[in-house]
Amino acid sequence: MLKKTDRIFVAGHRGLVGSAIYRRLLADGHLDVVVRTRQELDLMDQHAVYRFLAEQRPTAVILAAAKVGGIHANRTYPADFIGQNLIIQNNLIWGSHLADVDQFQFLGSSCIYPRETAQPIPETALLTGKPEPTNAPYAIAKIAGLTLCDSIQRQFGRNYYTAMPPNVYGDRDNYDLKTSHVLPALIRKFHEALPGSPVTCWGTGSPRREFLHANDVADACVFLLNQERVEGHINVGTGFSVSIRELANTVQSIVGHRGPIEWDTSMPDGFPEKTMDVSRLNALGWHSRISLEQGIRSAYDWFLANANSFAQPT
Ligand code: GFB
Repeated sequence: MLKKTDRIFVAGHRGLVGSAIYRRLLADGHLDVVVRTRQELDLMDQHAVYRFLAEQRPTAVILAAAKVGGIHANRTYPADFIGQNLIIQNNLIWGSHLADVDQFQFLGSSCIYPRETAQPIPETALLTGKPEPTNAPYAIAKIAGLTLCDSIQRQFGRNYYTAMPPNVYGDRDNYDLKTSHVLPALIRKFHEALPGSPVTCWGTGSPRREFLHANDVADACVFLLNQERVEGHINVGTGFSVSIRELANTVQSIVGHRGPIEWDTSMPDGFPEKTMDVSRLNALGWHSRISLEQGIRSAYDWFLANANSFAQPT
């Protein structure tokens, strides 16, 4: 259980998940939440990170900073996805251990699980099969970080663990059509399409994905921070998935676009299904609160309020 005066460092406080966690900690009355911009602290710089952690000596560190992106970005920049993530997470996790940080919360992703596995996916499915090729470099980096946390827990007894969200969306999402995830991409595509004109989505539309709003991720992360201890890695989700075709229909109706939806099957589907078994987190007492429809409406409101800052249609 964290005290309100405990120092907490949130790495990645300007990102989708990190900003939601930061807002949530402040709203909960935490008085000593430390953040740094990229200009103030380069998380790729081991010396700078080690020095910062040794000086600040936080009680808890949350690692929400990562090189992330959708299926096409993962395919296009595999070296960045494995390389940058390995460096950032090694610096933060090992640096925290050296600085005697008690609690470390690492943010993983449901894409660490094997491509072919029973659904919904329990935590025990980890490393029981091969990763999905479109995001294997990213998944392998996350599996390395997760294993480092587990190993520090085993060898040194520290409370270092991994929270595993599914596809996250919400305020401050990435709306660049080449690098974004599916949900922000569809919001933007339907918003920018002229009435009656077709909107092209990628793949076949049949893959199933589980979506969790960033505010729910933050709620679960703060819930876990306040547990006595968390063992290993834990799924953080709704346990419920929709097909990309259903998602496209829902986004289209919320945005209010009328027109045909076309499927570009030259683009990859990725995982046939990614739905997590969240019974372990549910048994601890946490359940998601934001329905997919509510969440998409709120993400669309954020998009409308910030649309001027995006580039013109690509
Ligand atoms: O969200 P997404 O890019 O990533 O794509 P993943 C999910 C599904 O939506 C895929 C389809 O089947 C896409 O082909 N899709 C349809 C689209 N239209 C679009 C579109 O306009 N843009 C995008 N981006 N997708 C990522 C991993 O996998 O999930 C990451 O690559 C990460 O590593 C993330 O773990 C959570 O769900 O397939």
